[in-house]
Amino acid sequence: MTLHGDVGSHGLDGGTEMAASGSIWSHATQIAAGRFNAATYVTDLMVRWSSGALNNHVGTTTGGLGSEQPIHGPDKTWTHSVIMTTGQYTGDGLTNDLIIRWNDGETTLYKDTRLGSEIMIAPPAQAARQVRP
Ligand SMILES: [Ca+2]
Repeated sequence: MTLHGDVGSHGLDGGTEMAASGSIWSHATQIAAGRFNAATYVTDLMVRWSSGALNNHVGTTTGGLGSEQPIHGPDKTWTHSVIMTTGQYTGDGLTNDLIIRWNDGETTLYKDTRLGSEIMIAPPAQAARQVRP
């Protein structure tokens, strides 16, 4: 796993290796940056593992992965999450909201995440109707 800093202004830099190939990180199926617990910047790394476990690495920088904060352990339901992204969707000024698109098309917003409040954005049936051939 490689961290490329300052992407866009100068293209990709050489990157900083955050985890070696063949490490446990080959089981990280989704990652997303956010500010779930970090004091000032968007330096948290939310990770969904192949087991469905979810945890946050608080304060991740080019100096290394931040401290691990478990959100929940292995969870069969969470193995069905397909896409994970973050944003400021609730107006609190923090990049601490998590959107999950599930494999059946349901899309869910978890506001101010440590996964406290779940809001369904699109139910599975609605998502299926919007699929175009
Ligand atoms: Ca929020």
